[in-house]
Amino acid sequence: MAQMNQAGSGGVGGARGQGGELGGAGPDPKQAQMDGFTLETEGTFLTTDQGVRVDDTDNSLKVGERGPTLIEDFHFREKLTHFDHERIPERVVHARGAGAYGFFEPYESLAEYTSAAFLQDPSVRTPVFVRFSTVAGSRGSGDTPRDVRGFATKFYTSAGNFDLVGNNIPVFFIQDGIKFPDFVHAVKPEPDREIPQAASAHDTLWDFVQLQPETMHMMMWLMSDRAIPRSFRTMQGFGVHTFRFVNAEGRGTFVKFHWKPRLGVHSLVWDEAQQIMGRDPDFNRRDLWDCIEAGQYPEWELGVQLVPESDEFAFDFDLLDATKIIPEERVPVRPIGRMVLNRNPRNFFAETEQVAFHLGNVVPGIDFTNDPLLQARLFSYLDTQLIRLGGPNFAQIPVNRPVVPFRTNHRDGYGQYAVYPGRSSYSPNSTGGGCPALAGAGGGAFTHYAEKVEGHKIRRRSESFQDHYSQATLFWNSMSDWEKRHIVQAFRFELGKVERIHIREGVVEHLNSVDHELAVAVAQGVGVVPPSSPGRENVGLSSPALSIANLGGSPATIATRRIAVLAADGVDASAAERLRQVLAQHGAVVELLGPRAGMLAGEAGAQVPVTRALSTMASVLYDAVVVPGGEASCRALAGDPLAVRFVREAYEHAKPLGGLGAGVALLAEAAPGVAELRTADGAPGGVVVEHGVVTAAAPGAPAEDFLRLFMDAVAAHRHFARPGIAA
Ligand code: HDD
Repeated sequence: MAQMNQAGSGGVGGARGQGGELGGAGPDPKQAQMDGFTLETEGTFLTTDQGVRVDDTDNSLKVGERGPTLIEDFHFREKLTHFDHERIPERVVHARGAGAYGFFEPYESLAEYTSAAFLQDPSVRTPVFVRFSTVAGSRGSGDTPRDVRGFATKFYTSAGNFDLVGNNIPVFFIQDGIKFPDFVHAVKPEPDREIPQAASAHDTLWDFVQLQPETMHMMMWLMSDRAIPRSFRTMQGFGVHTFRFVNAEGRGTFVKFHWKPRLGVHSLVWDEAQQIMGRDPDFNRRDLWDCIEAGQYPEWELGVQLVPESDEFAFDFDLLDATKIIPEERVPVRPIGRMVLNRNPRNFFAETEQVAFHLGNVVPGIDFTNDPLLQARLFSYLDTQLIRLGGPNFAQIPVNRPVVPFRTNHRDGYGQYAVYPGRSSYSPNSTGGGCPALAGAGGGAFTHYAEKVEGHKIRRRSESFQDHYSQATLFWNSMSDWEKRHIVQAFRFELGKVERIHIREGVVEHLNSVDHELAVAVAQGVGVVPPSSPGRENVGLSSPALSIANLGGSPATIATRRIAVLAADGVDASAAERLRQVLAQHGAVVELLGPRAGMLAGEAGAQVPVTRALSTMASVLYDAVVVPGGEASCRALAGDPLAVRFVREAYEHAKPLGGLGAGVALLAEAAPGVAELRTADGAPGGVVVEHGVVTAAAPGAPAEDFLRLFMDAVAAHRHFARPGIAA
């Protein structure tokens, strides 16, 4: 039977030396440590918490068959008591999340800029745990609201834990952390009725926005497609603040952190996101889990923007202002390493729920700046864990433990696991031989960057923080046409839900200082008189790196895309099989949807296995749809309202569509735009590709041409220039 080994490798008594090397090709030290805490139940007996074997867990101990129940039934009391106490407070923000383990490895040594141990040697892999999250919704809310996504990474480095607690948007709503409770109260459900859940489209959020113009840059990002990512695997991550690298000589360099997904940045469309909340509220969580289980490991490249301290004032914004980016054209992002997530947690609560991130978890070589948002966070993260995890010993919870030994003079408190022998728990001491001893910088100790600061104690915002519009305009100018269209639609949706007209007017007024055309377009949709002239001049600056249209991923790939093959009895079985084979070979997840689960009878009597019944799925759960030929199959699909809706919605959501033989007519019937496209091309019979609709009317298996063009269309993700669609 499995035994619990509480020490584990690298646990409280771990054998690994401080500063010792991790990973490389060897076993993952975090995994080894977690193994030591893992309790397998296979082949074991049910016991009480005290290890006493239990004979009956279905009937409480009673006086006679009809009771009453006896208080001496210790198993009954233990079972109910534990159950009664199973819940802990959810995170006050970022309550809903999903996590995974993996590793980080640098491309080269960054010793010139930082002494951080995990950024020195490309042969050293550092274990990581990443938790992705939505911000506003509660723990049981859906995965696809319009919201910021959290992207928090714990690096278990050889010099202790480093937490990079970022988001998928590089700026924030407010400049000073003292405003965080106000902002969160405004965006969360309204306090009297607790409505709406996980949604920003309500009066209090937008009231805050119109009264707090520093939110404008962030609101532009929040109304863009960044706020409805297709997958955690297809979103960027950002450290947001300006941090500081410090090298071995003590020289500081400002640094901003960027995660870039290997698969490119891809998003949903809003109608789809709303439907997914009902069809599969676990859409993003499931996607992360399934891809890791399938061995299609999510991967990001870590990049940094480095700014010498001498350039602190070289920008027309303040590096300490978290509502600003450093445009990549001004300071390029230098790729420094990659992160791969390759292991799902074994227990959601133990790992993903109990992981405790803290911005203050830094290691030698990485330090803070005076960004007032960052400074507030340094207080909040530690503080919040005390209530959430019930006391000061949460760092001992397995997922939170460093993989290097820790020795402190902290004692006692709820949930204290460490058994420190001896009489000494203070410093300095002679009773314990002066141990645990203090290390100097030479011994690997963290020494705070000796920044010189002086000033008066005042409550005031710096003049250099006052421009709230320029970068909101920069963002707007950088968008492609379809991104702009989506932003206008998003503002119209959100403000359209706001009941108080003065709030809508207030927001439109601010938008008029971002861009006049934007403000007019929004005003026209929300019953507000459009402004007659611009609130500020838009000088037309743009930054291509901000547009999703330029971040498709390189090389473009169909790997992990979910492709639905629609079929019914009479399907051209060899065409369906060829599609499945080739698309799967290129890494796609191919599912054959039929009118019922089980087998279909193919055209020439072949049996075709159905992956799922069409009635259990919807096109919003797929990235692309393809319909193989077979007269009877396509006729049946054309007569099935679910299949017709499936195709029509995929077309309207700008997804790649493929049709072979009789499948072409089905596509045209379900989505009138398809017929329009094919006529425009005027090449019946051959492979026609227009705006991501790839068709070949000739019956039979897909030709190479068809497959290539269809895969190109899938890799391109969406085709928003398609006629007749709202998206
Ligand atoms: Fe925060 C959680 C990211 C500003 C206070 N935050 C939290 C999480 C992420 C972020 C990803 C979830 C961590 C997890 O998965 O457990 N937060 C950010 C970013 C910010 C930011 C990128 C701006 C740049 N946060 C921010 C401010 C404050 C907080 C200004 C307070 C002054 N954040 C918290 C918190 C949370 C949290 C209340 C809730 C749960 C937790 O910390 O562990 O302390």
